[in-house]
Amino acid sequence: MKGKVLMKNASLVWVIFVGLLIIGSSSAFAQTPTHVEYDFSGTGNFLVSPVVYSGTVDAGEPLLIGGYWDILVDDTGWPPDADKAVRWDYINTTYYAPNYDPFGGTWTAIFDGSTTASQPVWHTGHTMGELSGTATLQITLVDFDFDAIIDPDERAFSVFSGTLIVIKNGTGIWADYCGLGSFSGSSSNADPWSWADDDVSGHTILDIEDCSVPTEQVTWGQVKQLYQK
Ligand SMILES: [Ca+2]
Ligand SMILES: [Ca+2]
Repeated sequence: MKGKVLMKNASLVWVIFVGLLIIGSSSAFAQTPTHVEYDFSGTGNFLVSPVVYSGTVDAGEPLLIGGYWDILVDDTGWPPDADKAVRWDYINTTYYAPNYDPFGGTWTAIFDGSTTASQPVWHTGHTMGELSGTATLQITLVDFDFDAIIDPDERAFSVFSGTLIVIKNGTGIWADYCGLGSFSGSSSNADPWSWADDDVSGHTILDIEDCSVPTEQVTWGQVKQLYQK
């Protein structure tokens, strides 16, 4: 009789142990965060082809700290980067000058699928995997002397912002994830007279979800649905 009770207790302990194992492993699967924020810094230059801004993830989401980021703007059709003045003149004429706000004294250039040959693309990753997708980017310059001309010193500072679409194109723990995000920040340039690189820093917010579905077409449907919201 006593032996039977002990046996019963032993199997109960076993059931609890297995139960804890299952809870433990399912929480391991649930580790991928659905809200991701991070601070970034880096460099880039619109006067160099291809246009790539890239750098490091400095703070925020622990899974990404120490990792990398980049955003690429399609410069198909722009003048080559050999003559920086010619290239800047094209960028100014195409993106900034038509978008001058004389009341605020600012220019806002927009780089997206409609103003560039293809939509900007971006990547962010670290040892656990990479997130990536398409982006829009807008950059605002300030006309400090209100003369409606972008003087070289007015290229020494800008603010920027944009939207991010997370395509189910990631790797590692992010492989099945898609969603939406945004970023904003500022840039500084130590020597705009010599067309030096911009130093950029800012903050990114991503809201993602597990989009694991059987076919690629359904994934695109989900992304489009998110985009329409
Ligand atoms: Ca000016
Ligand atoms: Ca001036």
